[in-house]
Amino acid sequence: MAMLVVFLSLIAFAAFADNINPPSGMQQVDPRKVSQTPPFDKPGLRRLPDGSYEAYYVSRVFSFTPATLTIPLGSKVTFYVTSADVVHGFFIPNTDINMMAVPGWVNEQTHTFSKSGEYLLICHEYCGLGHQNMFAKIEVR
Ligand SMILES: [Cu+2]
Repeated sequence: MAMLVVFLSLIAFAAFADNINPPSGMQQVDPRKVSQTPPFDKPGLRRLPDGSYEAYYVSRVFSFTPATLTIPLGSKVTFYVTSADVVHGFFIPNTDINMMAVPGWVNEQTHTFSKSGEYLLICHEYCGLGHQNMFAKIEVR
C-alpha cells in the first residue's frame, strides 16, 4: 500500500513538475457541441495567407469527417482533430501524423506532403464494433 502511494505521488509530482499535458495547444471544445462549434462545424481544408493549410477533422463512431480530402502536392498541412464521442486514433501511415482524437480536446500535428498519391487515414484506437471500418482518404496531387 505504501509503495502504491509512493508511485502515485511520483507520477503526480512528475506530471506537474514537467507540465505534462495532452499533445495540443490545450485547445478545448465541448464534445456535445462539436458540430455547432467553429471551425469544427465545417470540417475540411483551409488555405492560410502564408500558403500552408489547416485541416479540421471530427471523428465519431465509426467515421472521420471529411471522409475524403484533396491536398495540393507539396503543401504543409496542420491537422486539427477532435472527437464527438469516444477516444479514436488518427493515423496516416507514411507521414508524421499519428495522434489521438480525444473528446473535449483539439490535438494538432503538421506534415508536409511531398509525395503524391492516395493516403489512408485510419483509426488505430479500438473504439467499438465498427472500428475496423473507420477510415478516410486523403488524395495528394
Ligand atoms: Cu475508431
